[in-house]
Amino acid sequence: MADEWQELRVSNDALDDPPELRARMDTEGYVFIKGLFSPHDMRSLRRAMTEVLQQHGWLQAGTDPMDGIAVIEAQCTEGDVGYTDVYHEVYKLQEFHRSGHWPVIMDAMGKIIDAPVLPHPMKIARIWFPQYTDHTTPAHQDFVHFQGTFDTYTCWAPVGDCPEELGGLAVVPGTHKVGKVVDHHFSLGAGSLVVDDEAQQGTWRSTNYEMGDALLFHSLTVHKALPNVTEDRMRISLDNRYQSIHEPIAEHMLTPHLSQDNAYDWDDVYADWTDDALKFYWTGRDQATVPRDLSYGERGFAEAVERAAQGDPAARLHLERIVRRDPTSDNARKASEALAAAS
Ligand SMILES: O=C(O)CCC(=O)C(=O)O
Ligand SMILES: [Fe+2]
Repeated sequence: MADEWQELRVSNDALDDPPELRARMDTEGYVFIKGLFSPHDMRSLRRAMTEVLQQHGWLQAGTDPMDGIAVIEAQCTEGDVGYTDVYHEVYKLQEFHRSGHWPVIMDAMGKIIDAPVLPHPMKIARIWFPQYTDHTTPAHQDFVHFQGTFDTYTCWAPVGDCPEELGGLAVVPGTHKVGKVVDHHFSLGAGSLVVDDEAQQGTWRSTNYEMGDALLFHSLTVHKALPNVTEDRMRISLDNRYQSIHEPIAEHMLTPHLSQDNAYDWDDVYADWTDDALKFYWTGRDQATVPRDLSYGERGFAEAVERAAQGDPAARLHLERIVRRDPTSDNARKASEALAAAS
């Protein structure tokens, strides 16, 4: 199915006009800035990230890692132990974490949030294999995953040019106006949750992203990724989140990404760092926290169990992954039972 979309509205003209920037975020639920990041800085981040990927066999040996030519046989995604092992090597890069604090994004977020900004400690990169489109990020609202306060904003940015076929991000303007979390259901793809069709009503907007571009959006704005339909190119992107220091942050956002699955903590991340100021920067303040609400994920899991028992292939794949990840977990036991019931 071809993904239909129209061009994102470019808001560079409002970058020096905070009330206008906020007004656009308020009406459309997103702000798109072309060339927000320095292509030079992004390029050196891409070099560092792709070198790690090549060392770990995800990019073809003997090619320039900057070209991002994937080893198809290495295909994997979030939820696979093998994905997380390599991802966590990338996650150790100091420059990757620093990119979430680059002054240009802190300034832009400061104008939108209109308060001192807390960049979430949980930085996120997505490393999306080609020809693996069943695992494309489905339409969702970020709040179900990141929580804390609705007034949280994501910055999605490709680490390299990201034309349509590489699978950049798409949003439906105005969907944040519902002012609440809408129902999410089980799906394959990052987060494993998708909104109903009616929550996606409107025109999808995306673009042929260039390195340096940044898409900023509200935690309730419905968005998804376009599929990576290239023959062999890896899509690499950042999605980091920002909120006011005066609002509560969910506790899990203070941990490294995907550290629920593989034993991994900040000391592992910081092993080779030279900049102490970037470590544990959120501590020693009066930052309010709230516990993670597990109910969204639990509902999605229960649905996957139900569908797997009816033979649904996507749900079975999801449950098989959970069993492989940790066969001794409670969910793995339920997953095994559902898989056995249908076989
Ligand atoms: O890059 C992706 O595929 C997912 C990104 C996303 O959902 C986000 O930035 O919130
Ligand atoms: Fe998202």
